[in-house]
Amino acid sequence: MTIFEERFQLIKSEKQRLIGTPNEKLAAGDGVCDRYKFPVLTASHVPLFWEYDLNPESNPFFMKRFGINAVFNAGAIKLGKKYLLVARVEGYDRKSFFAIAESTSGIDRFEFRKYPMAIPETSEPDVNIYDMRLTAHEDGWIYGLFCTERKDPSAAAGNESQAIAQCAIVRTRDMCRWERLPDLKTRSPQQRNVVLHPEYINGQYAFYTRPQDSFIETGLGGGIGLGLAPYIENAQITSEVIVDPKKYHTVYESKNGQGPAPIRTHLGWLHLAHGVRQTAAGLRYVLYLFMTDIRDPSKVIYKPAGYFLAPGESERVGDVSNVVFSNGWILDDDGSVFIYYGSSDTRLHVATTSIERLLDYITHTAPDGFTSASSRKTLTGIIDRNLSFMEAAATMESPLPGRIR
Ligand code: M1P
Repeated sequence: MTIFEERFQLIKSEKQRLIGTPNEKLAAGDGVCDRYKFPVLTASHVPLFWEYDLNPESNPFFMKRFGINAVFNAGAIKLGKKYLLVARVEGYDRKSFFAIAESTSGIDRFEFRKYPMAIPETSEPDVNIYDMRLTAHEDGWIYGLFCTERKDPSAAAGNESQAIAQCAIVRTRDMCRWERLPDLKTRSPQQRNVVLHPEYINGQYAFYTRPQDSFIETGLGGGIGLGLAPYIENAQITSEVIVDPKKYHTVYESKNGQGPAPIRTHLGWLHLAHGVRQTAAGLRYVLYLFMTDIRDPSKVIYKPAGYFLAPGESERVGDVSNVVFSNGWILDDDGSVFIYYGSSDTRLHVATTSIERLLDYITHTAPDGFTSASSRKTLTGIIDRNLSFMEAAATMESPLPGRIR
């Protein structure tokens, strides 16, 4: 057997095993959502014919010709019976691009389409693109908003890191052909984590924004904003209100950002977001939930304290460690919710739950009181109620309290 044949067989069968392995729900989570044993997408999920030259004559060592470094942070949508992920795929060369992977279960067996997505460019070419949020808008289009990154022309000589992030917009009707629209214009020098609201507000397109003063730091602009634009074809926001600000000594102290487009529920708009705090070991990214008023999405009506999902076990380590980040979720017809989240800028996972569970969580978890004393008071209240309940249950004959006893 030649080196080519040996390596080809080995790598092909390993890939088939990886993609064909059914996922397994992990037991005993926190009751809010279920996590899974395996990531749904990794760098190893990309087709063999992306990374390797399959011709033994031109590639006798069966060597990678285009390495994929990571697959993470995916936008998500269900079309017909298929769960579609628009994944951020990053090559060894650090550039990200988008590729669609499809599955019929939503939790495993995701397979990439033959080619990555061809995203048309504006007159100012993108250097790097990432983190697409998909919104099926009531105007009939599916929009993809993503970050376009270009070198800052005002960077001092020798500074090869200073960049400008802005919100780019594409739209499609079939998840195959994409039309590029001009980038969103706002008053902020930088924008990342911009998401289109699925419905018009006051007859206008509504965008969740994240104004920021510099590429990494949000500075004075910090928080999830909301701004309206009369047109999408040349979208311009002239004023933003901060819906959910960053705040001292919370899990979103350094910065935060809207996750996917919010979900309409009978109680209000359900939002998933990421929060970032500073630690001695660097930044820590977690996910949290909040709800806004159905008629006025600038008004937060519920916001449980702390995080809803944090990096766990092997998720904690990767190219940018201690990060979970979500820009895609899917509400199924039966009320199930699939939350896709990247871990440590390396791989993509799923967590499943239901709208019923999320609404229970959001309405029954105490808000942050912003001090240790208020957290202790919340916990004491839970303990008091449970001890009284257990005491009462001990004197009752009902089988349920009996089991608690
Ligand atoms: O590296 C962690 C995340 O950093 C950025 O998010 P934010 O703008 O909130 O800091 C994004 O680049 C995201 O893709 C990445 O996962």
